[in-house]
Amino acid sequence: MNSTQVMGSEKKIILVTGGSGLVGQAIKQAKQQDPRENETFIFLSSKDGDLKDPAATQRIFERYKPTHVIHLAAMVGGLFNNMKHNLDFLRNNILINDNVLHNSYKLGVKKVVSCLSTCVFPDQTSYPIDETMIHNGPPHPSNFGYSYAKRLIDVQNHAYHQQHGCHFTAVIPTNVFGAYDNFNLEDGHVIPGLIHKAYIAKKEGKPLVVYGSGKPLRQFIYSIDLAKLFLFVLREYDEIDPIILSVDESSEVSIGEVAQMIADAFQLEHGIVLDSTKADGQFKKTASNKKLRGYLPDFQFMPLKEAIERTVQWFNLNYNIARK
Ligand code: NAP
Ligand code: GFB
Repeated sequence: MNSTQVMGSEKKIILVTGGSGLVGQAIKQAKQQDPRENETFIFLSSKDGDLKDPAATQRIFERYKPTHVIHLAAMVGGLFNNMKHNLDFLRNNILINDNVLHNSYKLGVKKVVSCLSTCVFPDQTSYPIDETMIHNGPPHPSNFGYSYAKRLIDVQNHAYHQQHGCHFTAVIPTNVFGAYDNFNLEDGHVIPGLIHKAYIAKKEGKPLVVYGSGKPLRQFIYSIDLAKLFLFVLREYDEIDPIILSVDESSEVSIGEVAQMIADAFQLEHGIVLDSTKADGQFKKTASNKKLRGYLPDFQFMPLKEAIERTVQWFNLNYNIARK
């Protein structure tokens, strides 16, 4: 058995960095719905230690001695946060990723699954985007800091494999949403941002304000669906090359359409207005999930409308604890 294979029932201690965020909370739920006897999960937050700090990261790894790592921790944000802080997104994420991957190597971690994003792909490209295109040109200028830091993970994974035979891989999700998201009006992504704005519009009897033209196109994956796919990758995906985790191309929607779904979920009575003074960002980043469908041809994604209704319900019930 060579170093890249792991016996099926071997005891796994799975460290989830960034375990307190949107995707981490969803993995916590998904593993409860699909448990394995040989798996023990440890969900970290930044309270366990700042992963930008090499010494703090080493302490965490020495304390938990993981055999496997799901690496989610990152400085994450929507279009407007990225546009204002490209340098911070670049430096913070490079530091976090290097500390996690190097400690994983030093402690002989058997497998690391890191998380990129479809915004890392070149802005000028043919569509649909696939995994082979990741380094084919500059990303969109609105998020170059985050994108280059994330692309570097793929470079690091191949370098650790080539030089030390490490089994470090990565997934590439499209835009994610769900419970425990960041609903901050300035820094968050579009769906949590619009849900928070719709909540206020409902209270004040005002229209929902959508930034930009409403025309850009996006593929949105519900956090719980992504979490199930993360567990599949942890348990069964054996490549170093990354894999896109996305809904089908036919599920791509415009920002205007998703805003209407959110307005309907809140039964808003004063409609939607567009604020064209705000940026649209990247027009589209249509991704192919052909590689994923090769592994899981029958995977069922939750319909967007239903997933949005569940997220709106969660926000209404958890307004007090939600990140805002
Ligand atoms: P999130 O909700 O903002 O959660 C980020 C997590 O990282 C939190 O647990 C946070 O801990 C932790 N963290 C941040 N900085 C840290 C530091 N310096 N040291 C230790 N922990 C730190 O993010 P998310 O949306 O779940 O994203 C998870 C992963 O998916 C990220 O790698 C992101 O790039 C990727 N991704 C997200 C999307 C999306 O649309 N959200 C799309 C594609 C890919 P605290 O809770 O203590 O702050
Ligand atoms: O989700 P979002 O912030 O990120 O914005 P990106 C998506 C689109 O929604 C843009 C429009 O066209 C915005 O103009 N939009 C409309 C809004 N209303 C709002 C609102 O209230 N808030 C926000 N945030 N947008 C990010 C990357 O790009 O995608 C990140 O910058 C990350 O690095 C993330 O990769 C997944 O999809 O444009």
